Amino acid sequence: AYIYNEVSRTFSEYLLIPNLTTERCAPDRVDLSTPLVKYRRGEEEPELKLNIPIASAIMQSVSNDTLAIALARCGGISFIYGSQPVESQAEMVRKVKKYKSGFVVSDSNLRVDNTLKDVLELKKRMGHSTIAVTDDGTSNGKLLGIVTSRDYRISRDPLDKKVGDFMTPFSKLIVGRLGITLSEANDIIWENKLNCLPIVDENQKLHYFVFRKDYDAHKENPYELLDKNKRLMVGAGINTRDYEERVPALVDAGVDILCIDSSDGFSVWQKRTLEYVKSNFKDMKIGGGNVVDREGFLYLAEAGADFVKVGIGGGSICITREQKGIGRGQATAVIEVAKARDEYFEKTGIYIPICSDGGTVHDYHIVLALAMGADFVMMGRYFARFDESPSKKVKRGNSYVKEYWGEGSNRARNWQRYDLGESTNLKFEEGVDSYVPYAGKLKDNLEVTLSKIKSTMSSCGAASIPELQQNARLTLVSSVSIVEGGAHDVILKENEY
Ligand code: MZP
Repeated sequence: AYIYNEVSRTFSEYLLIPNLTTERCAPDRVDLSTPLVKYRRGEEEPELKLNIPIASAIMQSVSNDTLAIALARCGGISFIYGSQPVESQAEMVRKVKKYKSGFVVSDSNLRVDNTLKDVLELKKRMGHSTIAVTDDGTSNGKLLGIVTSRDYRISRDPLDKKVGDFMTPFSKLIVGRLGITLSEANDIIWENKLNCLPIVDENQKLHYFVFRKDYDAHKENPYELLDKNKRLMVGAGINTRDYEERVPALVDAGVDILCIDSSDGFSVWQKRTLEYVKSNFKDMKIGGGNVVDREGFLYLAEAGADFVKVGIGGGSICITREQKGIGRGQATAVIEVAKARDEYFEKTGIYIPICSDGGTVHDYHIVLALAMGADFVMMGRYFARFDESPSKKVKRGNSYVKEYWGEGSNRARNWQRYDLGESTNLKFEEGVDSYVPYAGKLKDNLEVTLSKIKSTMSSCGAASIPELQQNARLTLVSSVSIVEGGAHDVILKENEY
């Protein structure tokens, strides 16, 4: 046997050391966008990317269509669980894809298919209505422009010179800052009492008018600039058994990306599944996993994976390490796989994003994972707590909780996830059935998480995820210094009663 000399470590054993913070990386300037699929050196952008480095887990108790819509609107992605009949999974994908993104509205529930009348109604109610147009319709997308209903005349020709003039005062403020997020834009709008133009079509449907830094109202047709009836992005989990039936149905439903869901992805069945998808659906993106080392990563990279998921046994509901004795501390796994990914990039010119999956307990763990080289993280427990997750909310004692069960539990009966070639049922459990504290709406919680991430990255002197990966400094901590990190040697008031 080969014995690793190094202890395998997990996130809570590390802390970040601050680097110099400047205006350039102030929290409101931190860019959280990240690649979702592989790309070649020299290519400007991967075909799919995320605006926030967060995905929801491929689990019955986490990722259904409702949660997928809520998360995609915030710039992340859900992978709809595959441990259900093909048709119901495809139907969930279809429901997400029906949802147009187009633009995001501040302080209201306007959607892309609202009419001008709706906008005016809202304006009446709110006194002022503004709509920020982002490149993917999510609140963390890059700002493309702002629209409001005030002052706009349908009869006005948007190419009219006057409109160009009208744009000038605010375009300097907003359009010149392409790349700021919706909430930053909203602050500017409110502070400066800005006003912009909506564009409606002949059916009085609200279109959106994209003001870009490089937009020239006299040359370009604004309609050609629109972000193209965009729809929310959604992924789906598949297994290595019924893919010949499941994948065509998901593709037909409009899925953007697939992920093979398995507790151990270093297997010939993953290779076959990847090869099937790549040869039958040339343009379909697909991730593989989970692996915890260099060899596992390289195997899936060579087999054609568009991203690779990392982590065995670290999930909050997971008992794989106890049951089978396999796994690796999540931090060590991410660090080793990220190193293999970087070497692979150096050698082949192909960058394959990696996803740290499972074991994210505190928000700062997300930053640690990114600093260690992950491109995004996948979380189950985190999302199970929200209104949008599929599980039941129940009252226990004086507080509310939500149910959260593992895919390897008897309840989920997802034997395909644990299949090593010969199972047709679950021989032993690798997951538990549990509760997590109920936490309210996804958007509210995610906003807090994202602001913590940005604040930590700012302290680390990083204005983007690649910069964090490049420049972060991490230190191991002793168990004594972990105690020092919490409130200590004081009497907490909440314990008094
Ligand atoms: P967590 O965010 O709850 O810590 O972990 C979620 C991850 O645990 C999932 O994305 C998946 O990889 C893994 N998982 C899901 N079910 C089980 C199980 O029953 C499991 N063992 O380990």
